[in-house]
Formats: sequence, structure tokens, C-alpha cells
Amino acid sequence: VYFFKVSILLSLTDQYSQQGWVYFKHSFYYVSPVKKNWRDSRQECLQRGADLVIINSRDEQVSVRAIWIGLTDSETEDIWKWVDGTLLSTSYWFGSEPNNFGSRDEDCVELGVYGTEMNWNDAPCRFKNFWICEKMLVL
Ligand code: MAN
Ligand code: CA
Repeated sequence: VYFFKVSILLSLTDQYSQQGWVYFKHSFYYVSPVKKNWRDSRQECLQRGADLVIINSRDEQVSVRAIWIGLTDSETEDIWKWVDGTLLSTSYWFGSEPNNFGSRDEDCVELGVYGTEMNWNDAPCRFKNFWICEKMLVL
């Protein structure tokens, strides 16, 4: 019975992940690639057999509020570099960030924790967040 459950879960996960869903703690999440108003966003979720995310655990709150971006100072402390190697020029740090809070080695950058335009925060790279990938169109 256990084996059966595991293989059902595996094929479900496979199926969903091909359609852009990520599995995290007993739920599948889909991050939309397009912007929509609340009503239309909800409609799209419903069409996909889901609904807008309900935040019912602290874990969910913490992972949904922040997203990793491709910026880190893990090579050299305080030298912030984008993943393509370019040095940071224009930045959107919140308040007194980056602060390497409690000297706990905050070498990676998440955005969205703060609800302002200046919303970057340095956070420990081992923390788990959703993320956004970008692929530039080369012509
Ligand atoms: C938390 C973390 C830190 C952040 C502080 C700001 O401890 O998110 O990265 O700098 O809050 O108070
Ligand atoms: Ca910080």
C-alpha cells in the first residue's frame, strides 16, 4: 500500500511539475508568469483546479512572502554580484539592509519581505524561498 501511495505521488508530482507547479509541504504551488487583477487571478486558479493561496501556516507565510533573486555576496563579503558576474549598481535595499543580521552570514538576496518598492533583504542562502528564473532573449 505504501509503495502504491509513493508511486501515485511521484507520477502526480511529475505531471504537475511539467505544468510549472512546485511541490512544497503537501501542496502544489503555481507562480503565475503574468500579472492579473485579483478577480482574474482567482479565476485562472479555479480553471487550473486550484484557488489563490491560503496562508494557514507560518511556513507558508515565510515562503510565499519572499522570492530569491540572482544577487549574492557569497564570493566576497560586501561585494554584491549578479549571477552573470556583473557588479551591483542600482539597488533596492530596504532601510538598513543589507545588514548580515546577527552576523548569521546573510549572503543571498530575497525580495518581497517588505511591502515597499525598496524591498531587498539579505538572508541566509540556506533558507527556503520560491524564486524567479529569467532567460534573456538573444537575437
Ligand atoms: C530578520 C531577517 C533579517 C533582516 C531583519 C530585519 O531577522 O529577515 O535578514 O535583516 O529581520 O529586522
Ligand atoms: Ca538582512
